[in-house]
Order: sequence, then C-alpha cells, then structure tokens
Amino acid sequence: MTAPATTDALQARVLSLLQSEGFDFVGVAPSSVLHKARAAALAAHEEGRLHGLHWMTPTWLERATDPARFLPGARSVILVALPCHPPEPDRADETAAAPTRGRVARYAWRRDYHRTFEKKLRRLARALRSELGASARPTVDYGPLLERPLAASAGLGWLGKSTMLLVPDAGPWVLLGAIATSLALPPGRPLRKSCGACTRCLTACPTGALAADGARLDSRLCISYHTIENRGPIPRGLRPFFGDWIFGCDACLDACPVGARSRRAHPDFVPATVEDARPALAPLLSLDAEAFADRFRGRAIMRAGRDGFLRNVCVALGNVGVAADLPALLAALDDPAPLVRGHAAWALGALGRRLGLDPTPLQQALNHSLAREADPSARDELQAAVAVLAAPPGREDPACDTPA
Ligand code: B12
Ligand code: SF4
Ligand code: SF4
Repeated sequence: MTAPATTDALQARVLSLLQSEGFDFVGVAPSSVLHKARAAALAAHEEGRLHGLHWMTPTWLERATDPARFLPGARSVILVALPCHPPEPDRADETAAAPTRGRVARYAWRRDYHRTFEKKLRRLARALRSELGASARPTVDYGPLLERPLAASAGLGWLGKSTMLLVPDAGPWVLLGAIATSLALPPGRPLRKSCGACTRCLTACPTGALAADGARLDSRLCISYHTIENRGPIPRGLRPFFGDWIFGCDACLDACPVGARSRRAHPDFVPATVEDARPALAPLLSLDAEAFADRFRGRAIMRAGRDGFLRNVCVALGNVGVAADLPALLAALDDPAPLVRGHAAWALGALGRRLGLDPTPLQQALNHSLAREADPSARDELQAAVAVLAAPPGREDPACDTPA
C-alpha cells in the first residue's frame, strides 16, 4: 500500500487511526534534535539529579533527544496521551477499627499502563507500515526518547514547574507514548502557555525534590524515585516525609490547578476497589514472593519488586501506623529480606516514639533480632531503632529531621 496523495489526506488518515485506538490527545513533533532538552538532561545528569537511574547515561540522553537515532529515517514523532485521573474509590471502612491504609500513585491503581499503550501502539505501527508503507517504531516510557519535551514540542501541552507535561483541560494527569515514523506529518506548534506565578507543586512536594525556581527534579529526594526505582535502603532522614505513599507519589500532581477538575481516566486505569488505590498495610507484610506476584501481576507495582514494596510498606507504617500494626511489624523482623527487616526495625522505632509506647518490649524485640542478625545494614537499622526508643522524650531523632 502507499500513502495518501496529499499531506491533508495523510494527516486525516493518521488521525483517524489514532482515534480508533482511543487516543484523544495527540500531537506531532518534528524529528529534529531537541537541543535545549538535551542540554537540560545532560546538566541533570552532571549534577546528580538522575541519581539511581543507571540506564540514563549521557550517551542514552543524547540518543533520547534525537528521534533520527531512535528510528533511522524518522521524519516525525507522533505523541499520544491517555488520561489517568480516576476518582478515589469509596472507602467502606471509615470506622475506628479501619485498617491503616497506604497510598499508591494514581497511574498504578490498576493495569500497568505500559501494557495498555504497547498493545495500541503496536497495532498503530503495524497499520503505518502495512497501510501507508512507512517505517514506524513505538515506545512507551522506556525509550530511548524523552517523551515530555517531545510532547511539548508537538504542542500537546507545556512543561510545568513540576517537570510534568501539562495538557490543557487534563493537566498533569496524562500518560504518554510515542511512535517515530518516516512519514512527513505536519508538526504541531508549541503552546504559548506557562505556569505563570503559580508555585503550588513546589510547596506541596514533601521532600523539596523540585528546585525552587521550578522545572528541575532531583531523584535523590523524590518519593516516586525511592518507592519505585530505588532497590536499596531509603535514606533514613527522608523516611518521615514519605507519609503514607507506598508506590509513587502524586503530591505535585494533586497540587496542580491545571486540569484539577477533570476526572477522566482510561478504563484500564480505574480502580476496582479501595484495595487497588489505598491498600490495608499490615497484611502486605505477610506476602512472600509468590503471593506478591499473584496479587500485583499486570500492575506497575511489580516494578518495585517484593522486597522494595514491603520496604515501602514498613516506612508508611512507621509514619502513619497505629498500635494494631505492631504485630505485623514485629513479624517482619524475621522477613527473609534484610532490606525488609531493616525497615521494619526503623518503623518500630518511629511508631513506638510517635505513639509514646512503653519502649521496653520493643527494645527487647529489637535486641533479640540484633543478637541473631548477620546482615550489616539490618544490624545498623536495629541499633538505630533501639537508640531512637532510648532517646529522652521530646528529643528529635537526629537522623529524621531533615529531608536532605
Ligand atoms: C526517569 C523518569 C522518572 C524519574 C525522574 C527523574 C528526574 N530527575 O527527572 C522518576 C522516577 C522520579 C519519575 C517520577 C515520576 N514520573 Co516519570 N518518567 C521518567 C522517564 C522514564 C524519563 C524522564 C526523565 O527523567 N528525563 C530526564 C529529564 C531531565 O528530562 P525530562 O523530565 O524528560 O524533560 C525535561 C527536560 O527536557 C527539560 N527541558 C526541556 N526543554 C527545555 C528547555 C529549557 C530551556 C530548559 C531549561 C529545560 C528544558 O524540561 C523537561 C521537563 O522537566 C519518563 C518517560 C520518558 N521516556 O520520557 C517518565 C515520565 C516523565 N514519568 C511520568 C510520570 C507519570 C511520573 C510520576 C507522576 C509517577 C508517580 N505518580 O509517581 C512521577 C512524577 C515526578 C515529577 N514531578 O516529574 C510520565 C509523565 C507524564 C506527564 N504528564 O508529564 C512519563 C512521561 C512516563 C509516561 N510515558 O507517561 N519519573
Ligand atoms: S513525585 Fe512527590 S516527591 Fe517527587 S517531586 Fe513530585 S511531590 Fe515531590
Ligand atoms: S502546580 Fe502550578 S507551578 Fe506547578 S506545574 Fe501546576 S501550574 Fe505549574
């Protein structure tokens, strides 16, 4: 098959293909190198703001800002977005005996968005190849393509101070995908919009991960980075600022006035029950690897891995747990993963102190674990927790008072 004769006819055909896959938000970026985004990304790398994202090397960032290296012969990049701002599910258990619940970022409430996009993008790429005789390569998230600056260049939205792409009417509540193609499609125009004087996301960020002048994020301080990508311990000084977030963080999105009233979400992203969005925390600590996979298969939460996720649950319990959560945390001192044992120890120290509990039985349990603990990092956590419980009332734990 060959492409339609005129650019208008080609554009109309591509648009109709995109719409048939349910993409309401679409735009086309030229395939030229994103020089400004490249410079910004290389500076972020140089300054350590991409800490822990090991694949994002300078070479990767250079490729990710050059669509012609992503797809040789690329002349356009089609950007697509799906809305992801589902309403909170009903809480049926708002009683005194309600379990302590954690919070999952909205994008991960239900089906892994990579899967939703992949299916649609693969079908589209196939149609571009077979029907229009073009070459086409899709991606969602993993790249190498920097999707936000490309989407901004396509006029799909603008880059907010939170670093999120803000789409008119939908705000930051969209997820992105892209298809680079050899088709010469008419590019969109960048929107002439900005955040103006607003700084709500900057103030709302619990850890100060966003630079005060906006548009720069430091992964070392970001709850989303630590709860999703970090495979090791969460820095102790940061933990108290995580609140009840157990996977991702939406604080800078929730604060954004742009698109705040829109409650649109692709059906794949709508939670079935409160457990998808705000799971009861204590029962999660008893999941072994198989039970974790059974419960979260097909969801983005798998990315944290069982040990990383249970680590996050411990931190949340330390921050928002109640006395009824103590048995689950005490049992987690025997978890097979040192990462989980260490964070359970921290949570017991934080919880005991916050609730003003008698420290003696907690210290006994921690010391009992310490006597048989061989892992150096878990030993350090146990010792720190014993010390926190021993500190005189009112004295702040020196390891827990600043985010940095
Ligand atoms: C790595 C990554 C992360 C890292 C961010 C690390 C960091 N320091 O930036 C972590 C794990 C923390 C993260 C968190 C989140 N992420 Co993320 N993440 C990505 C990923 C894979 C790469 C983005 C990235 O870091 N690039 C490097 C930085 C430097 O570039 P950038 O932010 O892409 O682009 C900036 C520069 O180009 C610069 N820039 C561009 N032009 C110019 C011009 C000038 C003059 C200047 C000064 C700067 C400049 O501004 C851009 C925006 O900040 C993208 C997918 C992709 N392939 O693009 C998803 C993506 C950005 N993430 C996404 C989402 C949903 C999230 C979370 C909301 C998830 C959550 N709820 O927990 C949070 C939001 C945090 C936030 N405020 O951004 C979506 C964003 C959708 C949107 N509407 O913007 C993406 C696009 C995934 C997707 N396919 O939908 N993420
Ligand atoms: S995701 Fe959370 S921690 Fe990260 S920048 Fe946004 S508000 Fe801050
Ligand atoms: S909260 Fe305000 S400053 Fe932050 S991204 Fe939204 S509009 Fe921009």
